[in-house]
Amino acid sequence: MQRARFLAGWVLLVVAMVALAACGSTTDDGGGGGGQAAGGGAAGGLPKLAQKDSYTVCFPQTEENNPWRLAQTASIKDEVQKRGWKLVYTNAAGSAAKQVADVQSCIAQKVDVIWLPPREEKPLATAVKSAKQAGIPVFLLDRNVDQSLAKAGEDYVAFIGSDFVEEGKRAAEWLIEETGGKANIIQLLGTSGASPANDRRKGFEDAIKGQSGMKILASQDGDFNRDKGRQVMETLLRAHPDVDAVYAHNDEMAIGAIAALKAAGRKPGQDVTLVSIDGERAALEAIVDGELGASVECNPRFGPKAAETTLAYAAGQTIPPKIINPDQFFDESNAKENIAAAY
Ligand code: GYE
Repeated sequence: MQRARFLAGWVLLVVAMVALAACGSTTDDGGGGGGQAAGGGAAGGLPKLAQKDSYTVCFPQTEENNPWRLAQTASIKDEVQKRGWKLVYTNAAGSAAKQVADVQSCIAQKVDVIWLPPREEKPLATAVKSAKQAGIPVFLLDRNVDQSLAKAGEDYVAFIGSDFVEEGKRAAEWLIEETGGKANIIQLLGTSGASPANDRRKGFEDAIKGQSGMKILASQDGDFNRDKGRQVMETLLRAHPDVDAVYAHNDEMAIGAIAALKAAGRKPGQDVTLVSIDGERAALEAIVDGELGASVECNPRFGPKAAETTLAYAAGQTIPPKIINPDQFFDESNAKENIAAAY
């Protein structure tokens, strides 16, 4: 009898401990990551990702109108194919609204994971939250969302990409050095509302602040696009004939600007110094031709990193909120030898 009561006591104790443990883990899950590192899909209430042999990955691309985007898409497609996973790929053709709808469609298709390059910071933040609510983990590739609207470790797992502020700073430092700290600059901005445009502007403008000889004559949106860059440069050139330097937020716009300068009888590389970002093949060729001064690399090959990080997350490893790609710098000293491997 005593023995039976003793046993019953143990059973009760064990039941109570199990219940307590369950409560504890519920609290952990719902505790809120607060932008901290996410691990195992549990931190911050992020959706978990099961360990499987094959995943269905959603990659809603922003647009496909430049070599950087094409190289990024190719890298994702190659990686997914190499691993025998499935890809749901869409092209938003330059529309943030279409990209939001593309994310919604991936949610409806119940994909396992979303690799999202958010075209603009604000509109895509909402789409990231919808995916979280539907239980689908999101990894942001190459561009970020507005940090006051959605956060790594809470709403999405992590951001994988370059440090855009640093890229702008490196472009500025090169230009200061090259011009001896005296330049009348036209700045060709990337897509309005896109994180690389905001950050590349900030990095550059902060870096030239202390330099009294570095003057920005005008800054205008060229949408990261070659032809828009050319048109904007054409207009700004008429308003500011005293320009002697161009800072373009990507190579495509710099190449557009070179065409506009030539059409106006100017000599890019001689009477106008140009610096840009990306490191695409056409830019390296323009450096070799002496028309573009330098290009800060922004690596578009995300496939391997995105897959590795996804697998690490599924395995319960701690994922840092920001995974920063190491980037090179191209100028006349190394452009030629890098052309063969460029996109
Ligand atoms: O520099 C540009 C592309 O988001 C970092 O987008 C990317 C930028 C890249 O269209 O060429």
